[in-house]
Amino acid sequence: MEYQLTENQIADYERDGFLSPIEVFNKHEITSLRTHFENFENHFGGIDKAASVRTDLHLLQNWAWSVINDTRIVNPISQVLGPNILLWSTQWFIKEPGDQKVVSFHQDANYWGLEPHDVVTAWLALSDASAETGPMSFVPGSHKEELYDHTNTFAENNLLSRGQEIKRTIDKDLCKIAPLRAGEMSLHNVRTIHSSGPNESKERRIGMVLRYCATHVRQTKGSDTAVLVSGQDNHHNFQLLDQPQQDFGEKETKIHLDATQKLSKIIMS
Ligand SMILES: O=C(O)CCC(=O)C(=O)O
Repeated sequence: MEYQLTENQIADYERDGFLSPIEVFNKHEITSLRTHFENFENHFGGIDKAASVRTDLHLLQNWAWSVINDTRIVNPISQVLGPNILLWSTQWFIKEPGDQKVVSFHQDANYWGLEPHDVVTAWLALSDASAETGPMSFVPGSHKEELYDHTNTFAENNLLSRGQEIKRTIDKDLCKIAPLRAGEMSLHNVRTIHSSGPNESKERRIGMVLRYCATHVRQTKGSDTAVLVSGQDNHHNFQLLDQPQQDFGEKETKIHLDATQKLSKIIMS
């Protein structure tokens, strides 16, 4: 199989609960993806208006569908999750130049309703995510710890939906930041504690965040949708969705709305 992680990379991922950086797209490809994304933002009347529709963009636009199915992402994911893989959702973590927005320390597994925790995020950089831009920061090995309680801070400068913050003291000296160049990705386990700081640079920091799980994973918080990106789904735990036939088509828009409403209900519950 092409685009495989090495044994050492897999061992690092298993030990640390994250792996970074992994080269995915070349400069030309990632520039084209960023252009597609920024055209989408312009089409929807700018950054703020587009923010309300960008979740699960792969259900509305074929370029995003190609990203979630790209073997350079899916093959490494299947090396850590097994051959049968669903894409659960696509989200965006964007910090504008000088943006003081942060992401507090949290574990994703606490609020997504997905069980068991065979769930991995691919964080794909559509722009450079240098140390200055507030890249992802991970607590190595924390995926092997318990799931901690979290507080909902609803802090205004927090990019998380409820400003979730872990109730555990974090030794910042032990954290590993994961700067990425445009076209690279990191992988992280759904239990790994992570955060990110403000963007002190003059550039946008655009993270396209792809959440994958094994097909045996269940949604415990209600009905939910996914896309089969590798192998077979013999579990039928999610309503499987198809490739958009038409970008922003009427049918596609309805399917996208239904999927994102379900997702939002789950995440906010
Ligand atoms: O991009 C960020 O700063 C945070 C992303 C995040 O929390 C995640 O992908 O789970």
